[in-house]
Amino acid sequence: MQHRDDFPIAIIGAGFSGIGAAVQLIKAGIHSFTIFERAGEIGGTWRDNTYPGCACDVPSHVYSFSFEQNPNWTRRYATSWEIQEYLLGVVDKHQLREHMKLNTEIVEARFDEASGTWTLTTDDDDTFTARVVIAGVGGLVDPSYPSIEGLAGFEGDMIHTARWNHDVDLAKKRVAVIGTGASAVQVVPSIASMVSTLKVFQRTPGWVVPKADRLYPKRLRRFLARFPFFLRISRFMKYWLSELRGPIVFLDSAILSKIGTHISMWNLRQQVRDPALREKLTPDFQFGCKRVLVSDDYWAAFEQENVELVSNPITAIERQGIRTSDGTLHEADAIVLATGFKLGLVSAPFPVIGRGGRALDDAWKRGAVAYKGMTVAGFPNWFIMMGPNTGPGHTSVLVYTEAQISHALQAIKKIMAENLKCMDVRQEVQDRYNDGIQKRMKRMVWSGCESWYLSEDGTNHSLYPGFAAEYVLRTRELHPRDYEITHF
Ligand code: N01
Repeated sequence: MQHRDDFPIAIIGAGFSGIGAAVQLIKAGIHSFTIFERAGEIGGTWRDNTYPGCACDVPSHVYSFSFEQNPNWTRRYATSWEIQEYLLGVVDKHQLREHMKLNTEIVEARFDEASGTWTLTTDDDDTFTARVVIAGVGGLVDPSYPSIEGLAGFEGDMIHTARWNHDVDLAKKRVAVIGTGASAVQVVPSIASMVSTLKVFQRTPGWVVPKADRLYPKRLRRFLARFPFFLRISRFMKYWLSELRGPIVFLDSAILSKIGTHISMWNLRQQVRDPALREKLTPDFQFGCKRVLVSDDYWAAFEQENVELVSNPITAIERQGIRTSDGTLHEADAIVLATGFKLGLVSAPFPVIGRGGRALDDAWKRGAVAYKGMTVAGFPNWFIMMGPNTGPGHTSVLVYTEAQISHALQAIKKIMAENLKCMDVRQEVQDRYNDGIQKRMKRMVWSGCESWYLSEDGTNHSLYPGFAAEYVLRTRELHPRDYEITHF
């Protein structure tokens, strides 16, 4: 395809989605795109999450692009900095920096029906006109701060895992960690032996399965670099293993959940000797209902003498520490908030105004929905990455992201080749798709407990109810009949 300066494409966000989309555009011979990134560097979640122990809980051979496989991962589950290095390498290899506007936040997007273009406004009040927008703004980006009375009055250091403050030295300090989710299970064992005391405040215990992390020796890495076929085999096997195990994590099945519970309870017995402590750490909800946690050393950390599990509810944070419902004041020099993220899909990332002046927030007032998680009726030529109901609970999110990139690319090629003004998904097609998704949700495990997966009304607009392979198949082909197509 020819270089077309008259076909500007905007990519919003330079995380995995935006970078992957940019690489695939270049591979398709399309260079007329600009990547807007509000931060000063690329990387999204892997740039921002730098807390001690931060790593991916999906094996790196699968948690990397299929079109940029990496034989050099130093361990089975790469650390956040290694993933960030990988992304920086992909950016350099494809010379994406020349397409990038860093420190540029998009604050509004508005569609113009007459010209079939989107006008993006930046925080500097600049505007940029695009024929197509790929929105890769991420789903779990901004930290969620708990609403606990007195939080702002704490006199020690307070750090959120998603925005770690490396200037604070926790060595020999009395540290309190609030939260026991995926971030906490990584940070707790990483800081346990350096602090003087560590109190972990648990509201809900989670199911933890073994990680079996290991280093990849140099010899193996050299072998994989020399024979990439074996790297592809490793990826293939890890992917299909996660798919095979998937139903244990996502189906509402007593028998399958029992398998998950059994593995997790075995893990607990291996790591914790004290039956009373085990009891406190044992969840009372169905396996898979909240995100399953992956760790070899989180539970074992509570065996250390300086580590204590506090399961009495927090009533307030005071100047000196954390007060719990039994009246105890747990004094602390520093509090680590491992309390997660604001779910991006609750609303549009910024005002997005589509056809007829309708805001995306209005279209999503009863929850975020999109056709195949990517296109929303009334918002033509707008492709969402990691959109509604495209998150996995059991495998690499990048499998879904790559499917979305390839789908958007097909649409872009069609728009360019046929010089279309716009492609807008038909409302009835979108509705039918989402009715199907919500019907299938009834057979999934996620409605039985509280988690970030669910909206306030209990509906799941986050996860895909099924196998990744099925999502890939469903999105593989663009069906023009699903779209209302307008010509110039
Ligand atoms: O956040 P979370 P996270 N008082 O929301 C507790 C991804 N991720 O950052 O369970 C007391 O899971 C809250 O308690 P409860 C992954 O998708 C991926 O750990 O609500 N406690 C919970 O224990 C993951 O699912 C990796 O009762 C309070 C914790 O804080 C997502 O990010 C690594 C509280 C929050 O857990 C979020 O994980 C890390 C309060 N007021 C994260 N408010 C990978 O490896 C909240 N909590 C890929």
